[in-house]
Amino acid sequence: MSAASSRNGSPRELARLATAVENGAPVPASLPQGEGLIVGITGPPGAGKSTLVGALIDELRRREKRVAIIAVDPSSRSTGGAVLGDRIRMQRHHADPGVFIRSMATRGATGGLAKTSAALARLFRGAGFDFVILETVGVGQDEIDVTATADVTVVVLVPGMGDDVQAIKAGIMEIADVFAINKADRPGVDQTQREIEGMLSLSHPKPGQTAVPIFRTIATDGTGVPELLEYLLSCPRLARKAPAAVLGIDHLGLAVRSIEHSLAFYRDQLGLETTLRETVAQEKVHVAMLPLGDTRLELLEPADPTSTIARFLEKRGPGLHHVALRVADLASMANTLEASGIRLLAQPQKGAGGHLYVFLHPGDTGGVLWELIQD
Ligand SMILES: Nc1nc2c(ncn2[C@@H]2O[C@H](COP(=O)(O)OP(=O)(O)OP(=O)(O)O)[C@@H](O)[C@H]2O)c(=O)[nH]1
Ligand SMILES: [Mg+2]
Repeated sequence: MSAASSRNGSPRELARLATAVENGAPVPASLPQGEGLIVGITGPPGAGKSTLVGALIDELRRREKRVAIIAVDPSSRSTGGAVLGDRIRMQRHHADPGVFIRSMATRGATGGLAKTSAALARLFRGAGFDFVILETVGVGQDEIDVTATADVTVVVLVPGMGDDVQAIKAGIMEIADVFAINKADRPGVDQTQREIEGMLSLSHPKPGQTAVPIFRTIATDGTGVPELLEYLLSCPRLARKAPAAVLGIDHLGLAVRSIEHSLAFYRDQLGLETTLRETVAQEKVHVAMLPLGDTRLELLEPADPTSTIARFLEKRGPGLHHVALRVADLASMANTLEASGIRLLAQPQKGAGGHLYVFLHPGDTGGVLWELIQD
């Protein structure tokens, strides 16, 4: 799917993509990075996070900003009712194409909640949303992991928590960029503010962090929400370095007529050890692996005269056959390469060790047979 169609694509198409990403599909590599701000909202159960998110949506829509919400329910919380409840509470925005809501429970998230919610956030930002809100319940390791994706994280507390503030202190200090004391219509706001200030005065600020502001909000009627939003809009986006696509050389593949004979050089002269001997049926080849620093030599001896390696030996003689690169995301890289006209010799497939691999057509790469590998 093209970047253009996803930016302007239908909510239905976006929903379909989001489901694919939740099930482990990569975010389409063709999607731009986007300029949107990713905001984490976390805090103890019932603090009013969803209500606050609703109030932020109202405020954002008044400013004609598009907003996507990912409501994450990490735990073990048994009912699943909260996620549904969130959906109902936010329902007044349901017909609004500028608002996209996705609820995510642990079930259905493959490869870790944090990873999946991060991928979803990237998807929505790439799809052109100005604001992506990650709402997550609690203040435990799950929430810390989930909000690590966020450019800025709001921790929502309520008056009268007393010892609870102490109890969740450790988690909070790590992630809070902003505090919201919600339910500020209730007694005990000053006390809670003093407790938070007390905690902040004891903690070491994160490097480069400015003072952590404390806002007072009444999410149910919107009091304090425009001020909170102004602050969020002034926050810098995290530096977004593209993740390294190529991690290193995994191995050099050497075509040999006989592994036994070759070892006279590699083992006896160079002192390399063989850690693996196997026959790969699908490639009709005997393989020996010899670790070498961060990489490996892979000796390839034909197991059958019709194998690719046998034909290579016939045509070119023994020698360097291919170079394998370790990559972070084989599927999306293969997509990108194909989209730019580089042919794959086959679709990515699973090797014997459970890794994914694919070969690129040497005619499209300047004569080198490159293999891409992902563990
Ligand atoms: N008095 C008062 N009640 C509020 C305020 N904000 C939210 N509430 C109420 O607090 C209750 C919980 O609100 P939610 O928004 O569901 O809280 P939550 O933090 O999302 O809850 P979970 O997702 O279950 O953790 C609801 O009954 C809200 O109406 C507020 O500012 N003042
Ligand atoms: Mg909620």
